[in-house]
Amino acid sequence: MRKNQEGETLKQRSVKRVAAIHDLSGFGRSSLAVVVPIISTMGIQVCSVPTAVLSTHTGGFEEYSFVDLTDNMTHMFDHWEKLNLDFNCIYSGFLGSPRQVDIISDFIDKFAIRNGYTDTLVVVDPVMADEGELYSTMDQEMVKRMRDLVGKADIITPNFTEAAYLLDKPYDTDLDKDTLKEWLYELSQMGPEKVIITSAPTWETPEKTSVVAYNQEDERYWKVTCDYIPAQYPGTGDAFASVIVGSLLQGDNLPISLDRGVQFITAAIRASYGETLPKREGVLLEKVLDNLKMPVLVSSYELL
Ligand code: PXL
Repeated sequence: MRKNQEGETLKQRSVKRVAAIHDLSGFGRSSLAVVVPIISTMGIQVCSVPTAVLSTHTGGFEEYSFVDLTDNMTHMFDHWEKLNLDFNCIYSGFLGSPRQVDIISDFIDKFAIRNGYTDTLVVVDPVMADEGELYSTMDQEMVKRMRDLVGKADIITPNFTEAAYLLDKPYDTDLDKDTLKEWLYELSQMGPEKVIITSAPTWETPEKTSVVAYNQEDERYWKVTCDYIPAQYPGTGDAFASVIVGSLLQGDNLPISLDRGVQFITAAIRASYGETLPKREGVLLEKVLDNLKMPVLVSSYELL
C-alpha cells in the first residue's frame, strides 16, 4: 500500500481528506462556499482547488465577474504531486473551461489510489444545467467533455436536466418509473458504479420531486421523495452532493447517504422558506449546519 510523506495510509488517517474542485463564487451560497462548510462540519478536511472565481454564482445574477483558473489548477496539482499528497476522495463540480476536464482526468490518474480496500473515492457532480437549461457559462463542448469526466468517476450526482444532457435525451419530466431506471442504468454504463439523479420527477406525486439512485455493485435502485423543489434555490445541488461525499466517507451506505442529503436540504429549505429572502441568495445553510452532526433518525428511502 502506498504511504504518503507522513507515513500514513488512506485508511489510517484520523481525519479524512477531500480534494474539492469547484468554483469560488463570492456571494450566493453555491460551490466552494457550501462544499467547504458542509464537508468540514462532517469532520473531513477539504483541500480546495478553485476552477474559477466569480463575484456571484450565475443563477439569478447578471453582470457577474468571472476569472478562469484553468492554468492555476495545473500549478496546484504539480505542487501537490511534489508534496506526495493523497486524498480519500476527489470531488469535482462546476468547471471554468472544457480544458479543465483533461487536467482533472490527469489528476485522478495520478492521485486516485486504487488498491481495492481503501480506494480514493472519485465523485463527479457534472454541474452544467438545471430546469431544462444549460447555465450561462456552459455550452455543448462542456457537455461533451463532461461525459468524458463522468467516465472516470465512481459516483456521479447529476440533476435531472444534467442527466438528460449527459444521455443526449430530451428533457421530459413526464417520464415513467421504468424509463427513469433505464436512465440510471445507462449513466452507470458510462463508467460510474453509483449514479444519483436529483430533482427527478415523481409519477405518483407530481407536486413533489425525488432523488433516485442505482448501485451497479448490488444492482439495486433507490428512491427518496422530497417535499420541496430544490432547483428554485441555487447551490442546493452542491450542498446535496457534499453531504453525500461526507456521509459515504463516514462509512454510510448509499441509501442512508441519500436520506442524509435529502433531510439536510429539506431542513435548509425550510429554514429559508420561513423568511422573505431572495431565492438567488441560496438556502440559510448557517442555520442548519449543525444538523450534519446527527445520524439519520427517521429513514425514508425505498427501493425503486
Ligand atoms: O450550484 C451550481 C453552480 C455552481 N457554480 C456556479 C453556478 C452554479 C449554478 O448556477 O452559477 C458559478
